[in-house]
Amino acid sequence: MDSPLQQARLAYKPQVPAILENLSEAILVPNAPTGLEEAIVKLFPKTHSVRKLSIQKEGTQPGRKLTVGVFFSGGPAAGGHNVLSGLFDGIKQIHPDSNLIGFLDGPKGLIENKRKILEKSDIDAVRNQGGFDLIGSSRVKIESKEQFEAAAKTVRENSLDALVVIGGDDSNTNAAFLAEVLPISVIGVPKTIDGDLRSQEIEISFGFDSACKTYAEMIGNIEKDTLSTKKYYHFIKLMGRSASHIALECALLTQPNLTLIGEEKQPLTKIVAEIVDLIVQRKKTGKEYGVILLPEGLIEFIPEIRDLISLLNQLLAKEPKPEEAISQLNEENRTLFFSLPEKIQKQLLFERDPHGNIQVSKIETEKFLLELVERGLKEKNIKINAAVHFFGYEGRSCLPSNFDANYCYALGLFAALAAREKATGVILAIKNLSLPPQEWDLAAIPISSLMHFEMRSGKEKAVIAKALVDLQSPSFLRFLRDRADWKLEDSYRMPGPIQFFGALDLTDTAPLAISWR
Ligand code: FBP
Repeated sequence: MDSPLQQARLAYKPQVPAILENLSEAILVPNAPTGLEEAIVKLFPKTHSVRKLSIQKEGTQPGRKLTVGVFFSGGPAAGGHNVLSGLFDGIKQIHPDSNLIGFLDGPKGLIENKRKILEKSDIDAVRNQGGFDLIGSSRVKIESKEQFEAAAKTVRENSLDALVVIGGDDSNTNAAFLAEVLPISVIGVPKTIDGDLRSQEIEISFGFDSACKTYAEMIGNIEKDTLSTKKYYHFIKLMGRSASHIALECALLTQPNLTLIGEEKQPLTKIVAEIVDLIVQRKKTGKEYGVILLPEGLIEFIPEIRDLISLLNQLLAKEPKPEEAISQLNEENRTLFFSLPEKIQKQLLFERDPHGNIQVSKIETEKFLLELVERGLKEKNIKINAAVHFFGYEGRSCLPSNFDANYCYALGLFAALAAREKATGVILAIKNLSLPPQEWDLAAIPISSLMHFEMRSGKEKAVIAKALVDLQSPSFLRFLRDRADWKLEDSYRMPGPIQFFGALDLTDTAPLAISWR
């Protein structure tokens, strides 16, 4: 039986942008074409000419019965079930006989035609609830000719009009390739707690807000704890595979003593020296405690380790035996590799994910850093009591914040409209998200316009470029302005748990990442 809060959340009515209130009065219109790199055009012979689509009001459009397939891809992010409920309500609004088919356990469900027809009762049970558990998810990549053929077969067997892919950068890259081969509309929805699926048009991916608010609650509690007992240094690693958006957002929400931002690309020696110096300076003022945040992707930004990882990625793609791969490293990299703690050496060799990414959540950077800091402190005859934490999975499937509940429901409704309008090869973008939902602005963006070439599993591949923390962005500049003060002062902030009821400035805040201009 659901908890009282889960039950109360079932009844929450998401707020929607004015233009989506009545889908029969909205249409999508193409904008001027955007130039694409020649190499990208070649990869998308069918869909390269897809244009950005803007939404506008236009008379009353006839409804038609739609059969829409949907799947989640990659890690969970709070709000996913609201994309499903918005999509379900949207297609039913367009035509009451429309059907929503959920493919089970991610892309795998599409390939194997494992599916569930989603009824009203299924959807009503997950409104405003966390997780992806109604239909599940996975990181399977649709890559081979056979897999694309199997996907096309599933589309035919279910007589789909549209397929909605709810995923991050790699899954939406996959959606662009699916749009090339499937004779239906393929629509991407930007999901990932990491917040790195962003562009001029996509302000933030869904799930980021709820995850950051969850981590910030826990960091605030730790800050209060350490302020009370004054005996521990807490090293807290935060999820965010490549970019440091989560670490930056949590830093702004909780004001810890130090936050490392990978995108600053500091060498390892400088990072360790900064932490050692922080501890020495705080000790001088009688403070032998503190809180330090680091992003899980930090290790990939440290210039010397980045080169080593990229070489290992290439070697491991060709040579699955790790010992062989190591023996092929040049001398400089081999020396660096063996200078790392044994545990980290092993973790750097762990299997890459199906998209060729190193699995940084499995690398214990926080412990590694602590070990180096302790070594540095030993030379100064200083000892600390330290505790290490990793906050990741705790924030991916929580009850979505009102922001994510509203945002995701709007994305679902928008996906229904895009399916009726036969849009394909596009990802949905909602702008002005820091304003009330009624004022949000919507567009569908060609996925190919977000792509660039990157080395993956030892080969150059066209993928959506990950959006890293912009060191000129208003939120980073705010952090830059304040961070020196947070080092010695204890300016800790406790944002507390996500609020669902009460004043709007408690319940409906947007992420800080998009709140400053
Ligand atoms: P997505 O990009 O699929 O949303 O996943 C992001 C993430 O939560 C990262 O922050 C983390 O590194 C990774 O997933 C962990 O993946 P897994 O669930 O496979 O352990």
